[in-house]
Amino acid sequence: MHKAGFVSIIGKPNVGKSSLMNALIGEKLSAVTQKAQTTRHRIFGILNDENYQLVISDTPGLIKPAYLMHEAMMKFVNESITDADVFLIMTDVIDKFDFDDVIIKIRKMGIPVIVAINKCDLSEQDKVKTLITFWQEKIPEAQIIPISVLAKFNLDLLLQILLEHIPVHPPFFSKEEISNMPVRFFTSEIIREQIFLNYKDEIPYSVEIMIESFVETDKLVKIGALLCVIRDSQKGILIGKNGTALKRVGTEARKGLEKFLDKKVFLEIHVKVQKDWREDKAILKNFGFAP
Ligand SMILES: Nc1nc2c(ncn2[C@@H]2O[C@H](COP(=O)(O)OP(=O)(O)OP(=O)(O)O)[C@@H](O)[C@H]2O)c(=O)[nH]1
Ligand SMILES: [Mg+2]
Repeated sequence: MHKAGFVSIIGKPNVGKSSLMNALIGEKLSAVTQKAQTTRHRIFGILNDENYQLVISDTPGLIKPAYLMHEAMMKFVNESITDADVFLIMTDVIDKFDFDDVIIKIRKMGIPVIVAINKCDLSEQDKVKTLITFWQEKIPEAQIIPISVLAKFNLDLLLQILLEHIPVHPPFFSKEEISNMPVRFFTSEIIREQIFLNYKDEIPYSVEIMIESFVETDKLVKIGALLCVIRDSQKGILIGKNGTALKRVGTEARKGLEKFLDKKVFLEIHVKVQKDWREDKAILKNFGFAP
């Protein structure tokens, strides 16, 4: 009686969707940072067991689109809403959830809904109880579960609940696979995560990465990455005085890549100004968006 199915994690930016997927898979697949809008794509994390295959969709946080890129990001969210066997609405103890239209859409699908209230490690029990009541009133048919990804609280229970809701079905993917995304995608994400961690203000939101070359030999992976920014001034900030800022990014990204690829990595990074790439359909397509 093998079970297989899809769970979509939907929620506002920064509530811990990617952290949860990584924790359930047990691998660092999705980029995680303390900044909102870290995730820009729909990323499958595939949890394989002898008796089941749970395909978890990590999605971009719900936002009101300001650019074409945002619209493409919300398209990924909408796709995840149409093909789920079970929804995992994710919120946290700080979140002001203001996307009731999404709740209405999800409820109309008639598919089981679980609400995970994350970051319970940051809150008093009374506050968590109030939030459970709030969500139970908002979605009466949902199962509400307080969790903490960081403190590993209730994650086993959450997984059990998710598995209850997926159908008996043969696996959709080979049991060796843990994601649908190619190595090049994760390569660019590992570099992009460093951009989010090392720069502030608008810089992380103005950078996208193109993997221009990826050559693997027995001992080494040679990677050429192109960092696209929107303006000239951003190029200067990205590179930093005497190139120190970009060097730091390169060093940290290389360490992450070596861990992920389990090989020595030679990483070469270039920076290019690609005016208004967030609004350009053709460029966005190159970056894997489908606006
Ligand atoms: N205190 C606390 N922090 C957490 C917990 N789970 C995640 N975080 C932190 O919350 C921040 C955001 O986590 P992400 O997993 O990137 O959140 P996300 O929902 O994927 O965000 P977007 O990709 O921007 O939509 C990171 O700094 C995490 O370390 C938790 O249980 N407790
Ligand atoms: Mg994320």
